[in-house]
Amino acid sequence: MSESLLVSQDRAQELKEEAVNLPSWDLTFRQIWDLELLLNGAFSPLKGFLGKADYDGVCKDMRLADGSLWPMPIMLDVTEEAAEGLEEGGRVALRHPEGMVLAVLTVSDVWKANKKAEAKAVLGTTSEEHPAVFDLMQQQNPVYVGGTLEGVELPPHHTFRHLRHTPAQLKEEFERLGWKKIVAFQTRNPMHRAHVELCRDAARRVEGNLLIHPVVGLTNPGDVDYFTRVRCYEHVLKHTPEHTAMVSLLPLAMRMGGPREALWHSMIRKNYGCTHFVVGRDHAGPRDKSGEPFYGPYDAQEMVAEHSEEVGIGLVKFEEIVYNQSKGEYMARSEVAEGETIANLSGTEFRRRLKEGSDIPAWFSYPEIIEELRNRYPSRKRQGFTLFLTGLSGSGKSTIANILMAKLMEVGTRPVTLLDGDVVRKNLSSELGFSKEHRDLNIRRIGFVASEITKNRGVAICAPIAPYAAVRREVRELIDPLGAFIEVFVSTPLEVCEQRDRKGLYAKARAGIIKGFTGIDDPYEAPENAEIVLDTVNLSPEESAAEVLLYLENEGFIAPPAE
Ligand code: PPS
Repeated sequence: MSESLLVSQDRAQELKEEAVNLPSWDLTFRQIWDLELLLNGAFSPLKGFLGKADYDGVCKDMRLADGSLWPMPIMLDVTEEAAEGLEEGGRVALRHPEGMVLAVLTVSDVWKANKKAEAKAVLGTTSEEHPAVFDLMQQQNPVYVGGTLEGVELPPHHTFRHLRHTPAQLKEEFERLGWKKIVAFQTRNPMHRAHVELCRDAARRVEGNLLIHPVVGLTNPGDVDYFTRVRCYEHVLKHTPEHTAMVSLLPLAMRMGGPREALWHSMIRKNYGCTHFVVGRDHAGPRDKSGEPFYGPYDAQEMVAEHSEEVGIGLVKFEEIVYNQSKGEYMARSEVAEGETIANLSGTEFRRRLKEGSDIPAWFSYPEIIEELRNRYPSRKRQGFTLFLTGLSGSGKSTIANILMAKLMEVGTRPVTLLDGDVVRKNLSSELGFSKEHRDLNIRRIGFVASEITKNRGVAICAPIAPYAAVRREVRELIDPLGAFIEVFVSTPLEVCEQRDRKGLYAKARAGIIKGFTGIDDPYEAPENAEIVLDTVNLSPEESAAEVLLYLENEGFIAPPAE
């Protein structure tokens, strides 16, 4: 039974009044998604954010302290300042960033997270190439607060409201439609023909109806935005027999945790009233930089199979589905006979073709879906992009950035904005200093402005020192889905920067007049996978700018003068 944690209207009113005198916590985006699914019963049997004993049990063997199964730790992470003074029995108002109280938490435990141990136990790795490990280590707050929740209201949604349901509403809908067996299909990607074939087959196997249940909360960095995806799912419905399938959106913050994630997904679907759940190859499995998966291809299926009876949901297994060109149909890879040819279009190749505006074969997808994606991902010539120059003070970033700005204005196909380190610090970040915290905040601000410019198909040229790799990655992940993020490492050795010392700052730093100066007594983490590395010792600023322009031309962002 999924149970809503929302209280009666009278109680909600009382809580709102009480909240005026309670300490408040402004929820992060991920926490809002977690809270919504806690409050609407999708995370049942949880009654709130996990306390310490439940957390330990979940990390260790996927069991709450009372023995019930739960694979994914869901905690409220807060800053040390916010945790100060919080203790058992205390109450905290949890607020939406717009200010409304969404819930009141009665605290059971407050403890300092051991994030490394948690990552290892839950995600099976401590590598920050795993998106959830990165989020845990770099973006989440250091202290966990557990406790029970009284829900005041669900977070508001303004998009695709006709496709949103709480578990109770979805169950009612199934009842109204007379659906008894429902197989849920989880997805974070646009659906193409292979996915549709798989869904049809799944519904046939269980002799039931299909729920396309896409995640519209947090998915893997770089995924197609959900607005575009939802339009694709609506097209897909037209390719399923009428009245046999529906779409409902799931506001889940995924952790990309492979086997544990799959089990978690199956429990959530059970709470939404589904009787069966599809698990294919490498369910919710991210890959590292070199493309290696973090989990075995069928680990997730095994995990769900092992617990499906206890969860009370049937598992519908699928192996990899491929297009058999000889037969002109989709089938499991293992069913392809010897001598028959398989046609394959990887995700990477598909994106490349979209970007270059080249042909996408009809066997791969439906024309309406290809059109949606072409609109969303215009060819590079029409995309916005961010040139993110990073390097030591005095490395030549500003000079190169200024030349680039002039050249791109000459090209004239997009508006160009320069966000130079010094200039940003005079306006956007005028109150910030040079602590790690302030530097990260400075880069996040620059990243935010650049992301808006990129989204609106302009060019943002950023030229801060940006000494920390983690926040550079954060900015990349923010911008990449909106256009392109091109990191340019202005690789000038410290000795050369120090020798130039145009502003006299190195001399001051050596004399101890300026403290925490990058390269002297503060770190600079050189980029490891920048798109462009400029060796400014052997290149003049004009030559460096020319290298960048050449890259832009080769990658199709700017057309050669003749075109
Ligand atoms: S950061 O780390 O990215 O936020 O730095 P940024 O905003 O680019 O600012 C760098 C400019 O500030 C001057 N400056 C310092 N740099 C590094 N460390 C310390 N402690 C410091 N104090 C002042 C310096 O002139 C930098 O400008 P550039 O153009 O890089 O030389």
